[in-house]
Amino acid sequence: MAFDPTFDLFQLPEEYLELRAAIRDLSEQYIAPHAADVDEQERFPEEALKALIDSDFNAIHVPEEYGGQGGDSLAAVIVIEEVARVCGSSSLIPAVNKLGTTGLILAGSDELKKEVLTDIAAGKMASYALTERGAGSDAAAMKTRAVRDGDEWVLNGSKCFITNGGKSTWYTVMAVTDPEKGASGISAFMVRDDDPGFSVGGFEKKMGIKGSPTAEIYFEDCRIPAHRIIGEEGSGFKTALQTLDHTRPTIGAQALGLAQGAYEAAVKYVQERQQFGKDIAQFQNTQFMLADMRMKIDAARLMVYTAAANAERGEAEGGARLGLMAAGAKAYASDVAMQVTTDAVQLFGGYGFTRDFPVERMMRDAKITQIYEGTNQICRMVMGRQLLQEIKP
Ligand code: COS
Repeated sequence: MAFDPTFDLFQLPEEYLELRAAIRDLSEQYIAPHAADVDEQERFPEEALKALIDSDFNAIHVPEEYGGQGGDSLAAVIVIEEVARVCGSSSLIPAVNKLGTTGLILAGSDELKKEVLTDIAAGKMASYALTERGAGSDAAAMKTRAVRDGDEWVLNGSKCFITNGGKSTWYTVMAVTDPEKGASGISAFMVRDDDPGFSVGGFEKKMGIKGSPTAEIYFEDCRIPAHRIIGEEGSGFKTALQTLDHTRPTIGAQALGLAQGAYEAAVKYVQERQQFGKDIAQFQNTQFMLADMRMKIDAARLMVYTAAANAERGEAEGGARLGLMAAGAKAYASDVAMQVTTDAVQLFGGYGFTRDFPVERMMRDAKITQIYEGTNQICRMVMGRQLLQEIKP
């Protein structure tokens, strides 16, 4: 068979290439100049939020009928990757907006979608609240309770490690509605930041992504209208895990962007830095390190894009592969991000350890991608369970 030069299995369609060019341009112009300051001052990247809202990239995934762009999962990962390439903290704006609304999009009523998603499309933000002090990887061990009282649900408890906590208007909150039923006694709700009994506090001091607040949120007899439940009572744990099947590729994309940013900085630097009378780029050791970085990034990109495209096929077609591929893409890309950013610091030598160059920030930012939205150990466990179902003796 003769090779067909128009064969483009691994070439993104034109519309995604245009999207990448647009978000790259925006990121370099409006987000990159503030990335070091955002990290240094540990402040929320307001400039990034404004730039993303102005060009409708803040919540690209929101369906058009609610005022969003209606971007698919592949579009979302490209946006997140490109923002992360210049600023890890800012990339959490589109990523967490997707995380905080995916359960609603998958399982919520039209009424609730309209109420929340139009807000998000207009520039408000959403967060996802699953984790508690005593329920991290073992998410079903949560203690936050929701009790029905007439036309309201009353929530009591607290959630921790809430990304963009305090900045978000809406929170997808998982709470126990029937303690006798374990995971099947958990329901999901949309809580607004001005609901009575809701408060935010306990901001974490972190190693990286310092521009994105990580907060504790509290519910003290927090009353919300009955229609704010997502789907059926008792379906909340499944909705929470389905959400992660859809959003783990976005963390893979954040990791990919951080790796790409560090790799590009390293490739430039080694062609300027002279030692032993020549650019360090001329040493085979340097080229081998760069080649390894590049191979890992290329492989991670294929996994992240494939997992995102697969998420669009939905449960029917994607089936069990949805969770398997999402967990694999997230775990692999985040491991790559840690390796590549660490190697980039190494190539910069002593300078890489200073804040004069962005690679040390990227290395610190990369670490969390191995931890949140399921530690890479949990991701491997999710994969292990599913891959054993695929092949039987
Ligand atoms: N999609 C939909 N439903 C799922 C699912 C998925 N991906 N995975 C499991 N379920 C269902 C199961 O089918 C089961 O329902 P039935 O009892 O009706 O069969 C229910 O959920 C409970 O599943 P399971 O018994 O497997 O739950 P576990 O308590 O063993 O927990 C893990 C499963 C560890 C996978 C889950 O707790 C997890 O993903 N933990 C990590 C949480 C996480 O990522 N936290 C980060 C938060 S974002 S920063």
